[in-house]
Amino acid sequence: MSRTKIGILTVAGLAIVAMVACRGGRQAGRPSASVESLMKARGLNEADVVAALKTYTPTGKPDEYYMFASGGHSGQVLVIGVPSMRILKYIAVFTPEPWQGYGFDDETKRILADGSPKGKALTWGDSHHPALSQTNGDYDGQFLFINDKANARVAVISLKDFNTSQIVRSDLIQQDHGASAVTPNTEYVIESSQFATPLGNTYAKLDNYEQQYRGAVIFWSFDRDKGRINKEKSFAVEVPPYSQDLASSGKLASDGWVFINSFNTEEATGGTREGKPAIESGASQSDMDYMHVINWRKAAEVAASGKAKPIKDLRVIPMQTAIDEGILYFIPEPKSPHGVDVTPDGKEICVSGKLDTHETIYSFEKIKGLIDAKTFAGKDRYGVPILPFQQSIRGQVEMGLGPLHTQFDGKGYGYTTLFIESKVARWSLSDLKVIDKIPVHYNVGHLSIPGSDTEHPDGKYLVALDKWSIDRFMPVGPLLPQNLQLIDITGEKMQLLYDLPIGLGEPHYAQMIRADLVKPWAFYKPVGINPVTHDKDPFAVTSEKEARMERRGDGVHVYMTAIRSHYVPDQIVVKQGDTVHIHLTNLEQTKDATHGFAIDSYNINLSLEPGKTNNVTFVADRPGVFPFYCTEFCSALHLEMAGYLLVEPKGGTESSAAVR
Ligand code: K7E
Ligand code: CUA
Repeated sequence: MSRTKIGILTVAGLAIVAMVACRGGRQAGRPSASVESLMKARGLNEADVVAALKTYTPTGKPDEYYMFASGGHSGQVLVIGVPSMRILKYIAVFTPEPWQGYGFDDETKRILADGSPKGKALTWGDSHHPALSQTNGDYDGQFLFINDKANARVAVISLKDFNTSQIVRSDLIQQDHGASAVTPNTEYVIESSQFATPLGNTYAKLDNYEQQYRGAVIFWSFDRDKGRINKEKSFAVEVPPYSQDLASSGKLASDGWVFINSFNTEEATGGTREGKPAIESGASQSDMDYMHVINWRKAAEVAASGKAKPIKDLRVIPMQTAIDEGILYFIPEPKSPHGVDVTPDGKEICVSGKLDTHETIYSFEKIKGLIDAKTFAGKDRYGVPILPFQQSIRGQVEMGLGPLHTQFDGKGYGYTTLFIESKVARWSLSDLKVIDKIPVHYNVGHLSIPGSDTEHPDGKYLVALDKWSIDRFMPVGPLLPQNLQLIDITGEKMQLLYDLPIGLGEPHYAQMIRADLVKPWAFYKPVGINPVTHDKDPFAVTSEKEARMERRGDGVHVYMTAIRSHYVPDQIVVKQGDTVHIHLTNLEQTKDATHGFAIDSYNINLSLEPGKTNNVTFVADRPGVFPFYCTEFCSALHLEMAGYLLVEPKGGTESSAAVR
């Protein structure tokens, strides 16, 4: 769009805002003839122009919020500016990503390897739920966590550089869904299994499901100073083989507790060829499943006291111990629930039953009273005490069809997605009544409001994460984009502002944070920072004078620098079979002066942001001449930023590993 058109549109919009503001006196704010003709030519109505004005963000102007959206099967995280809905970055997390050199240098290869099951390199992930770190129940802008449902991994992303710095995986469970959620001071990152398996993944027949299959809720201990999850300090709680689903941490009134919904308490495992019901119908027989109420503070004490038993690589509190110690309770919840969300004051827990038309609002005060008085309605088949349903709830909201997830705006309203209706409902927390519904397009799963899971939500925008987009965009064949829809929730009626197609994975959930709370580095400072440790890299060289090549016991070390527009050294000569370690430092201290480093046909591409040191190790197994070059258009002479790797055939006589 040209500058003049934007100008006209803006004038039109301002005029229309004025016009809308004083509906009675229309003549006061009529748009000019040129604006009217532009609107006519583009087929826009007033509402369209108002929506455009609320999202349009001129070049050079930053957004109000960061949104971190899961990238689903891509195994990445999308960073999106709100309200402009401009995509800013895909953070590589569970999947190699060439632009960021993720999975190509030694550091990020190690991160991916740490999160892989033994002997298996994973090349995809299914990222579901991002969770921002919290201090005293509010976002602190320091870290982001996200899970990989497919492979039971949890990642730590540093918001200093928007890079993945750690991936953890336990051999305890095979797969997760109830992750990630954090406790109010990010003491723990919570991950629970969805599909029950024998813990530690030993073999057991499905006939022995009840005896040998189990779920687990893992509490990953997070060391904020180190920015890392500490596996030794982490523990898990063994739970029945139900499908544990999402988790929500208590806060304020309910601090120290975590609430996890579950489905398939029927323990369906399929077996349609033997005449058993498919999992979908087998898991939908009962009218109630169980919300898991877990006292995590008590669990941490019990784990520290030595009552947890190691299974494979993690300490596990056995289910019986969790029952005896008052760690685990159940409350019935209707029916095949999905979302569980604690209100900002920590007093209530809202659960959506996928196959129920209600949202059930539990009162933590009542729950605590029942637990303290040991008023139980019975026990489940594993002996877990069940609290009476009616006495645990404050009430129910008649919501509509297919309620899934709820967010809060901090102004007394809850917002719940209705998957089957393809709508978002706004309802009042005080009288539990729906007061507005807005259609979304279509099949909405999660929704996101900034700070919804904190003590202080910031209810200005809502983003609906729609699974289907059917007729919203130009056709691109049978695989359609997902649709993120921005909704203004400041007015009496919710207003749809913008559609952002996501042509990648399935963004399940997103979290939004006020932009000024995130303070990322502009570049790595001083020169020679390791992107994972954020300390000086032991192999960094900080001037071209220090650049060199050395032959050592473990191979050839190349200490290399990059600056516009050359590498030093720019000729690397090694012998066939040599292990080559390239330690490459970008000497730049200028914003955006990123260089790349690719070696032809060796499957290597590094991203060297200013000041960063990257290490890459490879075996020069094929003789020949291999040009290397910079993959970022960094300067006018970018195409000249190149050099040669010469791999001398075995038996050759060239003197190698000398600085050229
Ligand atoms: Cu897509 Cu949270 Cu994994 Cu609901 S989940 S929709
Ligand atoms: Cu450095 Cu292009």
